[in-house]
Amino acid sequence: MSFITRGFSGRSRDRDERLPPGQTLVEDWPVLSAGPTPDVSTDEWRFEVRTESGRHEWSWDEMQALGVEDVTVDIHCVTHWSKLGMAWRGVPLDRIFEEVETSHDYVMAHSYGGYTTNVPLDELLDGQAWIAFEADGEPLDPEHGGPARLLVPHLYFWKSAKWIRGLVTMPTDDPGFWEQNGYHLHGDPWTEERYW
Ligand SMILES: Nc1nc2c(c(=O)[nH]1)N[C@H]1C(S)=C(S)[C@@H](COP(=O)(O)O)O[C@H]1N2
Ligand SMILES: [Mo]
Repeated sequence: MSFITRGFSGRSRDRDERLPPGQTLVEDWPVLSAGPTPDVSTDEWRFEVRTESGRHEWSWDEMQALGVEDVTVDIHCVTHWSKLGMAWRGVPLDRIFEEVETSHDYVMAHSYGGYTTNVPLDELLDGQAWIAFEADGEPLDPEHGGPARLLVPHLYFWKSAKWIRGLVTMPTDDPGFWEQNGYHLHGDPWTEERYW
C-alpha cells in the first residue's frame, strides 16, 4: 500500500504543469503523416489566401519579408505525446492578415498533397499561429512539413498542417481531413477535445 501511495504522489508532484491531461512527454519527434511526403522546393513554394473578395499570393521571399519571429512553444499530439519548449522560427499569421480582408470567421488550411484542417480565424491571430520553416535551429525536415508548415501550438498538432500551401476563408466551420474522420472540430488539448 505504501508503495502505491508513494509512487502515485511522486508522479503527480513531478508532472510538468505545461503538460495537458492525458499527455506524455517524448524526447524524440515522431513523424505522423497521412500520406506520402510532398517534394516542394522554396523556389516553387507559394502561399495563397482566398477569401470571399479575392486571392492573395506570396512567394517564399515575399513571405520571409513579412517579418520572421522566433518562438518557443509546446506541441501536443492527439495520440498522447507532447514536446515542451521547442524553438520555432516563422512568420506570424498576423502579418498575413494585415494584408487580407474577410468577414469570414473560419479558415480551411490546405497543404501540398491534399491534407486539410479547419481552424477559427481568430485562433490564428494575436500571436497564436505561424507559417513555420525552422524548428530547433534547423530548416524543417520534409517529413516534418518542410519547407513550411502551419504552427498552431495551442491546438492539437493535427491542426498544424505540414507542407502548407494556403488558407481559404469560410463563413462556417467545415471539417477538414481528420475532422471528417472523427477528430474534434476544434481540438483544445487542455479540455481534451480529441474526438467527436
Ligand atoms: N499535410 C499534413 N499535415 C499534417 C499531417 C498530415 O498527415 N499531412 N498530420 C497531422 C498530424 S495528425 C500530426 S500529429 C502532425 C505531426 O507532425 P510531425 O510529423 O511533424 O510530428 O502533423 C499534422 N499535420
Ligand atoms: Mo496527430
